[in-house]
Amino acid sequence: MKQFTKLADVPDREHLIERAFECKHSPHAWRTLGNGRILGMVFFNPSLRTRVSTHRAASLLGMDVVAMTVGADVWTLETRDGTIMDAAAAEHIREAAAVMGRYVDVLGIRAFARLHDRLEDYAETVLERFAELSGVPIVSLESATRHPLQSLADIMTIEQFKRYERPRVVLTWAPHPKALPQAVPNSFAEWTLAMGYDVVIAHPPGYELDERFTNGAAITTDQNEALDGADFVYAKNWSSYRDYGKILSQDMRWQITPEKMALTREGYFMHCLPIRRNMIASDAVLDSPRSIVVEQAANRVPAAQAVLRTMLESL
Ligand code: AN0
Ligand code: CP
Repeated sequence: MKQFTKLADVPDREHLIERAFECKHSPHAWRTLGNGRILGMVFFNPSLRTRVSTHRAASLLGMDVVAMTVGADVWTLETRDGTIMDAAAAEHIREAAAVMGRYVDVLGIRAFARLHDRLEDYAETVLERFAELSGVPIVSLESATRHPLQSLADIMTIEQFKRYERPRVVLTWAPHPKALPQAVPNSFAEWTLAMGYDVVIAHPPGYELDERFTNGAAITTDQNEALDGADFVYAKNWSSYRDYGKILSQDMRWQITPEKMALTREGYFMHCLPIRRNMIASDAVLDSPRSIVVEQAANRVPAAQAVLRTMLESL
């Protein structure tokens, strides 16, 4: 596997999931595979889970890791060509990415959607530039349009907890005070549909996701209807794709509460985290045994380990 930025980069999805469970059950079985190799991780945005779980995954494989926070412990980067660099950015992505490519063997990049220009975000300019300029394999740590390490961990979690062969998986929009990217719901739709699950997406009018990700899902603006018989409730806020980056609703009736969970088929509650309590979901949901968010976050380690393991083998 030469890069891991989207599902289409994965030559064999089933095999990768199988490997992720192998890593979950035998985390120490590949201790020397990455000896002498360095993983670089570049963060344009904050992170708890991705930063630490990917570091742990690399360490378990014997790799060394260097994490860089843009604008904090490495220079602020200019990503546009042809600009006169008289503002905040001290370094251009052209030099920075090329230099990183000489220091590390695999490069992880977190660069969220900026939510100003849909075409620019959906062209994945920052990720593409790093891939092209660094010359080393790229792992997405959440890009403008996708979060594949999250999705792989989400699939592991569903496979681990499912009671039916083809579970009903409901991705529901929920309220949040800030405009958030579509990356997590896009990826979640991409991976769950590929798995053949019964995927239902619920959101208020105007929150339709890019159809390239949601083709094949049942889409509704009636959350209660969607939750009826759900095995997994995956809550997430996102900003509008159509009216790009805008908050169109903060309707608290979309919050996941015990009453909403009661509509499900004893469904489990999932969220990628970080979650704002009593916005996306109430305390009672997050503190109930139906919530599997911590188990879901724990699966980020074997998910990242399986991806790095597969990449190390093709270095
Ligand atoms: C980010 C998002 O919605 O994409 C990261 C989620 C993993 N969330 C926030 O910025 C709160
Ligand atoms: N779920 C997730 O990616 O969390 P972080 O933003 O903390 O990495």
